[in-house]
Amino acid sequence: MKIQRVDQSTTFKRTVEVGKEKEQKIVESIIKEVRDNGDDALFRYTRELDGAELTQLKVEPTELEEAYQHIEPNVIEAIREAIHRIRDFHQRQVTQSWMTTKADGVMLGQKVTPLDRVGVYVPGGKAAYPSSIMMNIIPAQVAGVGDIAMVSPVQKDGKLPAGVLVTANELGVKEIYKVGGAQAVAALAYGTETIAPVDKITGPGNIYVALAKRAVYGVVDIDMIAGPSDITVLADETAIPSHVAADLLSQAEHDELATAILVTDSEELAEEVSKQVELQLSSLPKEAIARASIEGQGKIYVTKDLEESIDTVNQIAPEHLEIIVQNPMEQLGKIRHAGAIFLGPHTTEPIGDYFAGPNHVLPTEGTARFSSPLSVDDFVKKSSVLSYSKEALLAQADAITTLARLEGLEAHARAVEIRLGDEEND
Ligand code: HSO
Ligand code: ZN
Repeated sequence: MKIQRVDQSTTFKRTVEVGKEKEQKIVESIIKEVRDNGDDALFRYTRELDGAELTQLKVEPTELEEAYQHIEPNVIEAIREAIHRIRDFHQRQVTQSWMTTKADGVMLGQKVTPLDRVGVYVPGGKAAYPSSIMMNIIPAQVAGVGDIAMVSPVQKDGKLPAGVLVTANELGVKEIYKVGGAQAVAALAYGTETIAPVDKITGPGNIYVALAKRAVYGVVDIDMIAGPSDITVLADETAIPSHVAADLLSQAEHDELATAILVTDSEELAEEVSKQVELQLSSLPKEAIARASIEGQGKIYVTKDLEESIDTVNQIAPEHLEIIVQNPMEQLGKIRHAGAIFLGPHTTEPIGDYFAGPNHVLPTEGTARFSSPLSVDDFVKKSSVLSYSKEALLAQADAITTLARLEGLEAHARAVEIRLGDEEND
């Protein structure tokens, strides 16, 4: 791995994915086709792009039953345990509606309402991660979303992967559609004969899915446009090099464009981790991907002390941050920007990907500066609630009408004043 000393002039590149023109055009035409031709367009794109001839988009209960025959009981058990833990964590995120009453008869508050209907995109191929299905569906369910529709590109054999179906079924998802790509996003946003339109679309996908989500934003809400995964390990001389290397590789294997970074004030650790990464790379089944990531974006930053390490981490604003130093808890307060923070030598990142409970859909590419992990909050919206007594209106009428007239809005002022007199004469 490249080792680089940090100094005043070190800059930390943020690469936010931008739409490519060619793909943009394709996505626009797919969206238009789906709006104009509904299900027919979905069947056609599924035939042309996924190579599957379907007669029905919705997954049947018999398909779910069949999927269970391909999944070992210990896998089902692990899925159930993960679901339980993730649900338990997200239940703590629930925010309640509130109302405050003031002495003069003013009541003000905030009403929290779950979204009516949400669509979750599950990518196909190698990225059809059961864990990501849990991470998208569970917060929606905990929020109280009424309808959840899941979409995923079909395999050539006309089926969805057994792991995807079993996970969705374990979560209690009732609507699963065999459609992917920009066409699935368009169907969720605008609706077709089979797929009723949703209010929000979440879940990761390839460039076509990302561009389609961006295109329908405004018609529906979207979660985020996630970039490739990244991890930063903040370590001192107490860290075990082979462990640090293993953690860096755990995210490097996701994607050639994934980023794995070590920030340390120990030159010795830097050298050792670099060696360990090389050693461990050669035995990984996904060596080619992980190597491309390490050689492309991988970096070891050597700092003069812990303080400079923390400053560096805050500039990177990593998606995942591991803190493997003497007293990790003591450093927590100084971390300003990170999607998820893993404290101490035993808290390896994959714990968070699968099992601990917090969401693994996190802000990538430095966006932890201004955004948060996917949560229950993403599946509710809030309404303000206001209630005034006549006394309260009387007391505040002057100020309100003054502000209305300042803006030249006489009808606003009169709507207040018409209520001030004796009601019977109004
Ligand atoms: N680390 C990925 C999520 C994931 N890992 C899914 C394994 N499966 C982004 O946070
Ligand atoms: Zn991962």
